[in-house]
Amino acid sequence: KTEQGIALVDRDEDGVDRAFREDVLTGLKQKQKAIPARWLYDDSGSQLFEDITDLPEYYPTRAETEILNARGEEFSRLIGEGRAVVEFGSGSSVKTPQLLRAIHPTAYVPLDISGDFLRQSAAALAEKFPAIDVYPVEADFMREVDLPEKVHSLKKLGFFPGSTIGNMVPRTAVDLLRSMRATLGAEHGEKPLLLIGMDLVKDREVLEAAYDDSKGVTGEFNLNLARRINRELSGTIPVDALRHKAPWNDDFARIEMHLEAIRDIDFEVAGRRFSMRKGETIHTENSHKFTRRSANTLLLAGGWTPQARWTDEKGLFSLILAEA
Ligand code: AVI
Repeated sequence: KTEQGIALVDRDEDGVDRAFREDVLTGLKQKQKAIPARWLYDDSGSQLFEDITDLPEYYPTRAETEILNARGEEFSRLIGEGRAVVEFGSGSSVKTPQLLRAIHPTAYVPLDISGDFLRQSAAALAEKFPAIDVYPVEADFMREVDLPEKVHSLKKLGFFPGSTIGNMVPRTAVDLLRSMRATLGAEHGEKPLLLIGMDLVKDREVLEAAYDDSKGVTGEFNLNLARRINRELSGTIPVDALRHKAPWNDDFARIEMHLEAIRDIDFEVAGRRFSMRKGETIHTENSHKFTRRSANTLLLAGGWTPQARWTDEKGLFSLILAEA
């Protein structure tokens, strides 16, 4: 069963997402141009990301799926049945079935800012799991989200797979972890749980290949942001003058994605003029990698106490269960 989602994205009279415009204009004015990574995910960006997860170089999805498939019994024992599973940034919900099969929840609440994609995948999931009530909510999960009333009385499990937490700088990650506590009702009644994926630090070569694949799909994913700006914000960015870069930043333990100008360029976005010199970049994403300790420290700073931790056989990726 599905229910109509609640639209929370703020659009102006022309249908422009106000937050997107503000983030892009502010980001392009900075000395180091930078646009928050969440804007990579319009419908085509979400599709390109799905394609990335199938690439031979991109190990995180396979590693996390391996953990989810292998640990069902432990999830069931530690989490229990009858919960409301709230998935933060559900995308196409590809990893959800394994979890739902293991813990038999009463309700599933996928939260995502990409509304059409969200409703499609929620409908597909509802069909697959007729015993579970599915309530998709189109929302920016970085802020506290009002959950549908029907799940208020249920115990909550937050599900945040994929190491999306790694796409935030620690300060933002901590804010999100705290918002999740609020969304899941940590201050009232039963303590919610959180099952969260966190990718691990490993050899630079493995990491850089995962973010600069030989087929160029990750490059297309990155360039799609420039195309999206052109489409949605009346931009004139010459996309052919930009190239994808994905270096490992060892000081901050993260892969960075940049769009680098291969020549001097001038362009407009939403009526404002910008320019880039050859070699200048727009920083479009961070993907932080964790150690066991740095993962635990981040969770604790966000108000969550780690209770259990699993990795895949090769030790590439971790899944952590924490309690509010
Ligand atoms: C969604 N997120 C966890 C991906 C990552 O690995 O940081 C996004 C991504 N960017 C490039 N490739 C994949």
